[in-house]
Amino acid sequence: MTKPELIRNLALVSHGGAGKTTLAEAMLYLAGAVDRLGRVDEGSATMDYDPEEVRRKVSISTSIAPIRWSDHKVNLIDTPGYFDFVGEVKAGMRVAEAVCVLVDAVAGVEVGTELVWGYAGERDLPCLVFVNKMDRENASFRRTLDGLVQNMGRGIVPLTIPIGAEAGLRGVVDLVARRALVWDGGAQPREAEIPGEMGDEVEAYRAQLVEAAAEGSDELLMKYLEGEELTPDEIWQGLAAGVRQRKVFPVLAGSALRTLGVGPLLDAVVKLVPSPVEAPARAETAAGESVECRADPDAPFAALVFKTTADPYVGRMTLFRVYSGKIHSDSQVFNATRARTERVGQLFFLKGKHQEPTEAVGPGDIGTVAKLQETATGDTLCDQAQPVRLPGIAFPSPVYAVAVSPKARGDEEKISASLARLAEEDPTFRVEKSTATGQMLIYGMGELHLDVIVERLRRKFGVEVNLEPPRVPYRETIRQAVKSEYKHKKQTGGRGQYGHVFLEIEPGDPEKEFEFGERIFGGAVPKQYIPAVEKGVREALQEGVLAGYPVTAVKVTLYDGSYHTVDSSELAFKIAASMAFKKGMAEAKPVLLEPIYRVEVMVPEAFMGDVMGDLNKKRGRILGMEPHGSFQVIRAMVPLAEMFRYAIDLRSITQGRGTFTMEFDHYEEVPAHLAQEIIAQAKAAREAAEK
Ligand SMILES: Nc1nc2c(ncn2[C@@H]2O[C@H](COP(=O)(O)OP(=O)(O)O)[C@@H](O)[C@H]2O)c(=O)[nH]1
Ligand SMILES: [Mg+2]
Repeated sequence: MTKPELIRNLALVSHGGAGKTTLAEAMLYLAGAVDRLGRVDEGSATMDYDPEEVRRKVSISTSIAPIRWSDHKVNLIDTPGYFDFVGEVKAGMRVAEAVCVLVDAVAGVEVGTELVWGYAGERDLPCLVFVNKMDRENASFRRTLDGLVQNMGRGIVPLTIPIGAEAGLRGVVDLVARRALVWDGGAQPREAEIPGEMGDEVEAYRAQLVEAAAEGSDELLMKYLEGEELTPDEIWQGLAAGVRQRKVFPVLAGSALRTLGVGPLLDAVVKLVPSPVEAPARAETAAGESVECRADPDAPFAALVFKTTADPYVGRMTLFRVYSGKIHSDSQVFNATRARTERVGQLFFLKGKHQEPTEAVGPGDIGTVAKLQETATGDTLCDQAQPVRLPGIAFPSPVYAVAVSPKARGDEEKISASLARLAEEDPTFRVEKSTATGQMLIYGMGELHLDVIVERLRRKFGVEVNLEPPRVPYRETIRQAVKSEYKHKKQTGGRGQYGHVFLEIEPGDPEKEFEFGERIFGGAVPKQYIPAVEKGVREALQEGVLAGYPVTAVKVTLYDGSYHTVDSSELAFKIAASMAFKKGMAEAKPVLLEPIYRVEVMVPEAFMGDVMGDLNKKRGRILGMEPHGSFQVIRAMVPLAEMFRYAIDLRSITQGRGTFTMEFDHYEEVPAHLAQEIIAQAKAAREAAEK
């Protein structure tokens, strides 16, 4: 077990493609954790091991790997950059004490950079910044730094600056030690003289850095203000304090692809990122009391499950972060979230996909266990004698849906079982069988996300599906009261059929699907047949006369009829009632209804006009708006029919900065011109099916 003081849990975050996985590979190689430098582009990365990641050359899920660096254990948490996998980013950040934000030195600050910066702010996490790809054409440290200062504000200070750039990138200057490090091709640098022409620049940046460090503590500030020189140790100490308070965000430069500048970054991680001991978690006891979970091996065990993977061959893998106490292989643990005891088999440390067995996982560390029965992502595992619950992970809810149908007949059950398994490992993915349309719907964060899910379904579970747009669960109702009569009479060889009803059909309570009543005098319809009449109407309600959608909000009263002593039967009355309803509904001004959703959109002020314009185009009714920090929240009622692709539309309007939620509110009449189209389509579909 590693002493918790010596552990650093660092999440690598950025806009997609800034080089997180490449940086993780460089760190693994440099620390001697792998013999060969893994490459994303060659599909040989330790951290991008999932077949989908290898094929697409982007990270889809969060990977973990520990490295040893100057007697410390650094758990690298490599997260995906694409918005579709934001759930993985949130999970990775939930268990880290700090993040390293990568910025592409060519592209500068991007939308994704701002998003992850915001998430780090929400969680109050210290941040280091790595300006990556300094070797690329058009890379500029200066420009990128200016962009960072402009967007992230105060506290952005360089800790290393590059020597040269683009093809001429040679190394970095370590501003604290005032030394140059030059890479001549290998992973290890050699120390060199600071190039003469960089002297002024180095002193200017160093002065800024020392000032930031001095602000870390009163003692240092005094010394600094009195004009005394701070020692390198004091500078680190001051910076560490500033980083923890999120007053200082040190910036380092380099090229992950060339392992250039990566060693100084790891040195900074070890020196500046708080250890689990310094960042104790809070948990809640069964009695609702808040307690501190100290990273102490002798404290009661408490760990958070932050990721679960499902695989039909390997089974379920549970990744957890220990906050206090320790856990041993071949033991038992209590899941406080589910109030269940779980048997724990062999414990592992993960390095990408490789599992390294361990006897125990101690406080502050990240471990894995296979085949837990009931434990899911977000659960707390703990000591049964002292159960506590750690705060879960705030996953965004899935907002984009498509319908799936089996490619091969008879695969339905396997598909729904496999999708349920996939939903277990991904809290931002949901499956639902729509009772209204009968479709199997899958919900995710975007097209890429669902694409990956469908691919996993094929590869892991061997089933293939077709994707279709979700159908809108339209309904039908009537606007006018009518009376309708129907006599069902059949005289065949033996016993005939006879049922005869008069129905009053009228618009009913909009909140209720159906109300049934009767006003029969003198036994015109005998009592025993009345339930059959109600049943007949109910059956007719399932398929309205307009387009075959369920009928809602109608009231039907049976007020007269006749019967035949021999030929009448329940069946005959059921048929008569059903026919009477259909006939009557056609004359009662039937209309089509559509579901209207209450939608809340949160966007930066600047996009408000565009978002409202788009909602108007989607037949939305704006209810109001209010400020929420630097964002605006727009509330609107929008027909579901217009909302299926909203996740994608909103992302493109706001460049990924907008988010939204929606929930069903009520049904409303479909505007006439659209209703005609829907009715015509339904008719065409019916005719096609009959052929
Ligand atoms: N030239 C150059 N390319 C890099 C560097 N770091 C990463 N890349 C490339 O950028 C692309 C995206 O890198 P990757 O590590 O997958 O980014 P991630 O999405 O942040 O994990 C890949 O083609 C990498 O080879 C770098 O320092 N220099
Ligand atoms: Mg990656």
